[in-house]
Amino acid sequence: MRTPNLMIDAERLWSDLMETARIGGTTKGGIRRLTLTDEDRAVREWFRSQCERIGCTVRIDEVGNMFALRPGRRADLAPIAIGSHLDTQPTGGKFDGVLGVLAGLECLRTLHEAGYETNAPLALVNWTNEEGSRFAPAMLGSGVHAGVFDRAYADARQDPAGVLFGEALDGIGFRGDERVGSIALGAMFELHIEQGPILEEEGRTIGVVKGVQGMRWYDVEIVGRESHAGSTPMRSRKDALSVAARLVIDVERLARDVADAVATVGMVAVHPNSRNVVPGRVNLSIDLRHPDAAVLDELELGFEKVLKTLEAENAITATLTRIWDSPPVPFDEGCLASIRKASEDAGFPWREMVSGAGHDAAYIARIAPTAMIFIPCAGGLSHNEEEDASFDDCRAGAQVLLQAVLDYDRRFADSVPEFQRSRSGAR
Ligand code: HGY
Ligand code: MN
Ligand code: MN
Repeated sequence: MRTPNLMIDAERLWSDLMETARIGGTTKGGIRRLTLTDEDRAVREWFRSQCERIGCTVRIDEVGNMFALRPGRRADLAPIAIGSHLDTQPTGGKFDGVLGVLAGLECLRTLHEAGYETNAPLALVNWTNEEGSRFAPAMLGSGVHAGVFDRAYADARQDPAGVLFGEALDGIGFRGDERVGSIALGAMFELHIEQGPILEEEGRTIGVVKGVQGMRWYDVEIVGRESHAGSTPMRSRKDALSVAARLVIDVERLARDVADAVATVGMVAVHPNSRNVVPGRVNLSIDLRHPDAAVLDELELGFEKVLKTLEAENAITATLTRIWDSPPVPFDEGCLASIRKASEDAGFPWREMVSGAGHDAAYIARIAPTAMIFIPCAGGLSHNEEEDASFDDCRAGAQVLLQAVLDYDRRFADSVPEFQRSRSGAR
């Protein structure tokens, strides 16, 4: 049986995207809205007022995750969630994360205006610190909700300036009183730009995302010895930065030699960072990803071997510390079926795929049936101020999101696991 053909208002969605893009907007047309900053506070307040305007109850948990709840016919059922994130990278774009939250808002507005009552309650979620740029690791808010991290771990995370996550959260006034994890979700759907080139290259509108690849983050510290740039002969230097340069090249070479592997050194801190001192210490980050955990293990061993060789050849010390490990995660067949059906019914060309980027859905999939919907982005570019998506693709993504949620609600609402009914947070 077809779900009612409610249509989202794409103009309104686009206007929201452009309006919120001004909160932390940059001169190059991107967004700099780091988590738990004043810009994040401003967009959270905008989000809360928009949700309350359509009758949602907004509840906030102890790490700032925001849940806008819309009642359904059956209060005993755990809410079906639509979620993503409003925080961005330092050189972020207008669509990464934001599209998923604002498309969800547009879905709720459409249901509100139609007076359509779902079986299960709905929850529109803004997950705290998905990007992990200011406070590592990524997907921290959804990770705490899913029980991967506890609240104390999150509160103790430090940004490069030494500010604690807990301090910053209290600072913007968004530490709520809902115990973390107490709002049980019956399912979650997340709409996101692909952040890669496949859909655009194949001329397809919708990605039916079957899962997220494995991701690991490392801190590397290389310690040599500070010395005078003018009077220290080359033969007696312990230059941490020249060794770090070799490591960066080796990390890239190792990943290039393995199909589907990606490795990135995105952060480098040089100490003392003075132009006439031979660097004594360098701290680097490595972001490693692959769909297969066994391959991640092999590459991690490869990194360790490279460090051992660099130590032996250069009389320095080098340490590799894994600070984050998000294993490959498959999404739920029931949710995927609803997304496929919604794409077919709407006549959008679609294909199945695995996500290269990390998303909150990767953690929520551990505790509730979850799946994702992708739309193309221009040139596959993301984490870049030129990130762009078309009006029509945003409309298509939001329409598929709405219809997938309604289809799931019709077909699966009664299958929400018993324990989640009893824990249902929706009052
Ligand atoms: O790192 C990621 O994949 C995500 O954008 N946080
Ligand atoms: Mn994202
Ligand atoms: Mn991102």
